[in-house]
Amino acid sequence: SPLMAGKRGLILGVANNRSIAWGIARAARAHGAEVAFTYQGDALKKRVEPLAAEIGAHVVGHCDVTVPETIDAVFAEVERLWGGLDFLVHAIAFSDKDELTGRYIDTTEENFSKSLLISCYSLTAVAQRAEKLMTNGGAILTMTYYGAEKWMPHYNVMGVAKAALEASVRYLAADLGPQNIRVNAISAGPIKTLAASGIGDFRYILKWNEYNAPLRRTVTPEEVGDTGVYLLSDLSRGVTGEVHHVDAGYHVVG
Ligand code: 0WD
Repeated sequence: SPLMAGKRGLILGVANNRSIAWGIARAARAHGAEVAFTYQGDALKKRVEPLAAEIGAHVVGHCDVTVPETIDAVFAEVERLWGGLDFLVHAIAFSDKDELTGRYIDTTEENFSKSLLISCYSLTAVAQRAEKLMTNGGAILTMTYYGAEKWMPHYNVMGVAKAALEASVRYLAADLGPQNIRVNAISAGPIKTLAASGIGDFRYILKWNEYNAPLRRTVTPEEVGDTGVYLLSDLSRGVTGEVHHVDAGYHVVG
């Protein structure tokens, strides 16, 4: 039977058809999973609903991770829909665009707090709710980037947020392991998405990866999706607390 048959997953972070979350959703569906999307605000609702219809995904409502009641509401909807949850995909990040250029040292306290809340704490916030629904174990997956490990031009406060996110993966993995809930991250190479378009000189970063990654190219949301299926399915049942690079090998040379 299909790899993900019988598995029900909530996916946060579909903004449009270039989103990494969309790549993961399509791969999970292709392997037999049931999936549900949230959307952030009415503007994204109009984009997310047709995408959901395209692959037979559910839409469980508006979720802005800075508003805890909206997180509660979508998890309540998931409980009504399925009565449980098997996997969760967290593909969300935010920083003021003006601070994704120039020097890290110029980060404001306001944007630091907001970036860490949306890009890092939100994983823990959703894990708290997911734990209650994952009564038969489960898998949680988040998205990170190499800028957590090394200085990268323009990544600035997002690099600091991703470092904290990767540490969160390890702490959450330890907390949830006894319940057979696994927590992992994919560290994706640069992909041209809406979020990425806010990063200074992004085209240059794509080119740099193309020239220097062992595979001499960048990666696609489909490739991230396929690795996502591995980390969300029982194929990776012995794996937790891991940050898995899907970056055409860039991390070995960069
Ligand atoms: O090169 C890249 N694109 C990489 C992205 C390389 C490595 C990692 N990532 C990460 C991102 O940091 C993020 O964590 O992958 C994740 C998904 O990002 P994406 O697919 O590149 O970007 P996008 O399609 O824009 O989806 C991110 C979405 C938001 O979109 P916009 O662009 O409208 O901010 O995150 C969501 C929103 O849908 N989001 C929120 N959701 C709920 N509450 C919030 C919020 N407050 N803020 C942003």
